Amino acid sequence: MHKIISALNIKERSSGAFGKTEMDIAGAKMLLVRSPIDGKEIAQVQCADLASYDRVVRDSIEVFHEWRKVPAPERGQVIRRIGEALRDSKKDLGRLVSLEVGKILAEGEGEIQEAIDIADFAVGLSRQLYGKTMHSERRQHRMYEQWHPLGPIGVITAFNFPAAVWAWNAMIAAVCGDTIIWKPSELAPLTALAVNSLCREVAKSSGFEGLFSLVVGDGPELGARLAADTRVPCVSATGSCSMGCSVGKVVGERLGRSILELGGNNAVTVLADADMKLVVSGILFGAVGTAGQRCTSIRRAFVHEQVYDECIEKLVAAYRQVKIGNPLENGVLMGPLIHQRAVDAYQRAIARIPQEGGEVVYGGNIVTGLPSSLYVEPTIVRARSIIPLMKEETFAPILYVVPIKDVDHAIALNNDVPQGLSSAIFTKDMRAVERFLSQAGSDCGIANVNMGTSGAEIGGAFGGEKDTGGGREAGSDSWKQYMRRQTCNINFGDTMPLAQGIVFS
Ligand code: UN1
Repeated sequence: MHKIISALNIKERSSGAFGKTEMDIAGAKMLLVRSPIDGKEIAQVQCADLASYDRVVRDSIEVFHEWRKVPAPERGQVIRRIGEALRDSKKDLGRLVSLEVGKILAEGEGEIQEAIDIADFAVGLSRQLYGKTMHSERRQHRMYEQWHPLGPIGVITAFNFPAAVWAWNAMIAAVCGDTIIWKPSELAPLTALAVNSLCREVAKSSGFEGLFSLVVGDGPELGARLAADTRVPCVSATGSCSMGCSVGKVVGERLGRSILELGGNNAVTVLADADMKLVVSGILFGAVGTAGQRCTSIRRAFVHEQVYDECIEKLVAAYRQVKIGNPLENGVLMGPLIHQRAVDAYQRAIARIPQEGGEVVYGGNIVTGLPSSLYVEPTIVRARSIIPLMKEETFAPILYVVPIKDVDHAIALNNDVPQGLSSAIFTKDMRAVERFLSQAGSDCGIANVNMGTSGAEIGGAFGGEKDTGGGREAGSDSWKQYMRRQTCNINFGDTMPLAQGIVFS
């Protein structure tokens, strides 16, 4: 453990505020970081107070004023070197992710790979921040739009993707000419410290150490301050719907921009002709992977009544093979939940299942005999129809399986929840596929065919509708949110024609 920590430049007692330089916070409250794997303390971090937060923002603005003048392709070269540094440290960083949040190693490394991928994407993007040119209705006039850097971007991240989600925002914002202020989850500050330190090192060698800044807190105060801060034009926040609601409200009240990526309640639809092999492996990764703690995790399965019993049987057989334990060990597929609060939420949901008419057919228990009390069994619930629990997002590996009659029935159930992040259908019937993907189909930000709901690639825009918050991050044209658009009109003639043919003389 100590080897990983020191290899990644993390001290046993680290500062929790980095602006143009690392800050020592006098009399700081200490945040104790424990591994969910065995409950042991990994390191301590000083919590940023409001004074150090304020210095970080001032620094970030100062750096922004210089960074925005660097040509975008040159900014891209800094990000290229960050991608290389991430590649060099992928193994160590992946291990740290596992240690700090309990993901299995393959997923810990996968998360760093996601950060590398978005860095690569951002390098290409640095030469493609295109604006459109329009034909002016006025003679001897030219009209076009251009995209300028926006300012310091606040990035609030959750524990479950302690590196990748920040990278989706930060790599893109940096090539757009913005600076970044990161407020990581109090449950995963060490990955943030390590990733941030690596990025700062690269940025420093180009003269921009404060391009990436960081403030660590132990509760919601810093996030609330960031949301209310008029010096921060855009705040991107990932986490629960209730957190997003308050961030969105506060940013909205000051007419700032927010990018919200909040809870999901993702469903797969399985039609009678589905390839059961794909269904089982897709659901297994989607529902059990990351111990059900992805915003894209599969929580609901709508299975055609003809294959309902068969599907449950096969899922139970697959779940039985899942090795639960220390996520750093080979062969383990499921590690611990992040915190006792998550275990409590799992247990509360399990207790409600029979009361609401569901039946636990697999799992439902805490796993004993492991190094911490945070390990739970992945759980399958048979529900003849929708039960109220299914409308909530319990951030734990619980899967509700409901029989359906046809694709329209499934689409109606898929959409009948407050959240709208990811969805999927398993079938070979192209008519059903097209119905599911049509304007009257799934209402989610992501709709997949013959694959699960999680594990999105960075190339597409990532996010969802309704209570999921409406924001989009990562690929496609998400970059536009981190820039300000300017429409320019140039008169190169010697008369002054007005638009709409108005004569004003
Ligand atoms: C999240 O859980 O907040 O699509 C993000 C996925 C990952 C990202 C999840 N690439 O499952």
